[in-house]
Amino acid sequence: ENTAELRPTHPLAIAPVVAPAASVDGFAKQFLQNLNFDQGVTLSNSDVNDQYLALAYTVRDYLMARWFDDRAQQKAQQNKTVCYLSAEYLLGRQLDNNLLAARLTDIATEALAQCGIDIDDLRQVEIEPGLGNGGLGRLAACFIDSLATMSIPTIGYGIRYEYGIFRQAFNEGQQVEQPDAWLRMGSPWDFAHPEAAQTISFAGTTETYDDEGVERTRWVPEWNVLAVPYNMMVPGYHNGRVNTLRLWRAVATNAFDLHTFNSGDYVESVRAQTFAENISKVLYPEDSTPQGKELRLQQQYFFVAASIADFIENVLPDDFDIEKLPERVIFQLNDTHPVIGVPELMRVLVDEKKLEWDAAWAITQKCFAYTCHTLLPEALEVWSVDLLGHLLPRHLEIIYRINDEFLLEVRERFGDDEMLIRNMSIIGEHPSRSVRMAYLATVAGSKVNGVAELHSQLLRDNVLKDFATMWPDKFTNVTNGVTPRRFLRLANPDLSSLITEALGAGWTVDLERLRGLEALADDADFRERFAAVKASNKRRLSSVLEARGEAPLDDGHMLDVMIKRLHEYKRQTLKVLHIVSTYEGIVSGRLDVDEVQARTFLFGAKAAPGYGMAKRIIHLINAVGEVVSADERVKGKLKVVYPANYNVTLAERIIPAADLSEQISLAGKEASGTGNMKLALNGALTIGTDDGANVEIRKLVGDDNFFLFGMSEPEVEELWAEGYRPADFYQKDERLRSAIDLIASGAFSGGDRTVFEPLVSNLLYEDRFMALADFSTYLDAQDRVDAAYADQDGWVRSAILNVARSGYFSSDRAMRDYLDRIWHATPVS
Ligand code: OX2
Repeated sequence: ENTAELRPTHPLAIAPVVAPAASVDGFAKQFLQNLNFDQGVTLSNSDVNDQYLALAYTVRDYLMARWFDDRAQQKAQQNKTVCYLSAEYLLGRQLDNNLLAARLTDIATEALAQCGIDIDDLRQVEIEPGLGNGGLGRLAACFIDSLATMSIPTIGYGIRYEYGIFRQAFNEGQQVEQPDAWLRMGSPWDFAHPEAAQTISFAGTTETYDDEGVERTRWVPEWNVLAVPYNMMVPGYHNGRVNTLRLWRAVATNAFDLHTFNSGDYVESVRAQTFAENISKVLYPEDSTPQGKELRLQQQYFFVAASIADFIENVLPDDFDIEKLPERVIFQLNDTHPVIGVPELMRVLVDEKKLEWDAAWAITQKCFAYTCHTLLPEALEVWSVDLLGHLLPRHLEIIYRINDEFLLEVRERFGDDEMLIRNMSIIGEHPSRSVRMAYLATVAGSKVNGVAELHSQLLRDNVLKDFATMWPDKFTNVTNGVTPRRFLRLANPDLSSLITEALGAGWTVDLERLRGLEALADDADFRERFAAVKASNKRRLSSVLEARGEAPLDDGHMLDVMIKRLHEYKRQTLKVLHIVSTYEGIVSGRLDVDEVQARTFLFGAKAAPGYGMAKRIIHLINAVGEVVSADERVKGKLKVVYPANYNVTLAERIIPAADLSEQISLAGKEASGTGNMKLALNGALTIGTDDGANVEIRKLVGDDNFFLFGMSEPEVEELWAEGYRPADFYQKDERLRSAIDLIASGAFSGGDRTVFEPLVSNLLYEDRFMALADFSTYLDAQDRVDAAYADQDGWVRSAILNVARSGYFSSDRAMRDYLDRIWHATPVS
């Protein structure tokens, strides 16, 4: 690459770029050089952050030649590229992942040791880029890891938020949010490319003009911002590949008004800058206010428009025939957030490339595919026509035309069924005119997929039923997956060694090989070693918790974990009711203490800042935890731990230590779940409903190794249709009554009955997610858990079988499914 278009004479300039020597000496030399010349400090003057940054630069140096090489090959081969469009990437820490991918972990550890540095100390200072909220963003991160490992040309496109997901703290048990200034100490893993910035326009008007006898439309925008790309390396595991994650940062085109500054109005002089830079300031700002909503639409258009322009201008060759675009790219829409890309590509093709509408539409339909991640109606994004038309007037026109032609097609197929037309229209009329982004994505996409079998089925049967009738072949399923590199190999090194010893190392890229462990489940020696790994992972978690100021874990406790976003549909409340009921049962003497297994209940969850009920539930968990953990009468039996600020880094510690995985959403509400997969893969047994990917986990691991409870999705529907009255369940079940009464009595709020009153009445009189209806079968299932745990040998056997049978949930498999069913891209050779 160094020589392209230049005429260098220096021998070094002609030589290919090579990585530093992959030896302890080579690493140490490069590290010290980076410390001196990039950080500007000597070893003796350096602090731990200097050392961390120099280490990161060193790892980068090793990956650099491969990165150049990959880009050159992709350019030469012109394969189809997967452009993953996602507003979120919940990456987790980079250092260990990149060391592992480049096979540098041992070399780096030794080289640093020889410099007098413990690499563990450096690991601790890395702040994870929390550029996502939860499962959707973490899924994107797993996918780009797998695509790199499978040598698929991929660009992940997204937003480089200056502030990621907020840091959660607790103040008297209540969530407080603090800004996540993840860039504060430097960001060694990304590369700014201001020279490759795109200008992104907003607002204004449209006008028609005469273009050599053809009437065309053009957009006359009112203002614009610069989108500056930051490239991150996405190294494949042990395959020498490095793909790119390109995140956009918003910068003002004209940052500073010198005239205004000189007149003394400093605030006004930077107004434009502040305004522009707000676009990439923070991950998903509050969307309950109109300003918040507008900003979010700005974010979406900002990154998608920049990405499409970047791909066309910088990845495709200059003389590229745009009609061949579908041969070179698939834009995968990660939920509806990037769907504004559909009218944007149409605008580029029709207004800028001057294609006929029909030709442009045919291309666009082939270039996009859409993944839906939800079933909750309130999560299906809609934009008011007023807002969209104001911010993106040309796009609204294009959406209208797409809709007109689509509705003509509907009439042709189904006749003048006005009800059907209204239901299928991309423009909704009630309560006010709005654009239904999921419908737009469905109409435009070559394929539409759900993220687990049940979810895809429910999409076809309910949410997108009419579309599935119209285009049955458009709909498909790809069950989610998780990367075994981060969530088994890195997070659980001891289990990884045990597996490698038993099966060889190939499982890291071929997770189905874990099947080989099935036979070992009956081997007493293997079970003992497996159990020892679990115990040691619990001790490791315990020290992590202690270092965060939490109480240590008790030896011998079952570790029962519920780690996921706080949402009513996920039903953390049901978990709390179980804890309260067990506590009340022991204290009142209703339960035989000897039958109750000693348990630690561990929660990890953030609530959206504007989601009042979720925040009340957090408060309740902490309040119950405080009382239960302090009560001498249940000491050594029950304990509740809720470390603040659950994130990827903490998940990597909790998951390997877990015994029991709580996946207790109301059937039909959790699209898939991915934490459920990570926990099973690390040998936790699931207690769960028949929801999302739980269904597939249960089928694979077997009913004997899974605790199923609760209503099925059709039973849920039926009960709703009958008219659900939660208070009836309260009346019927004494255990439920005692638990709810105890909360209502103020036992967990210092006698104050008002604190949790809204929560209690919500449960008794609304309970949208039917926690009360599933309570009694949940408790029965928990009794089965206790009985199973009492037989340690049997439990460990089940845990091993969970690991052995979870290979299907590798994101490598998910990527193969996307490639076969949707993308049809091939690896770089
Ligand atoms: C989540 C879903 O709630 C979860 O079930 C799924 O596993 C994950 O996406 C990845 O597919 N926002 N986050 C999600 O959906 C939406 C919308």
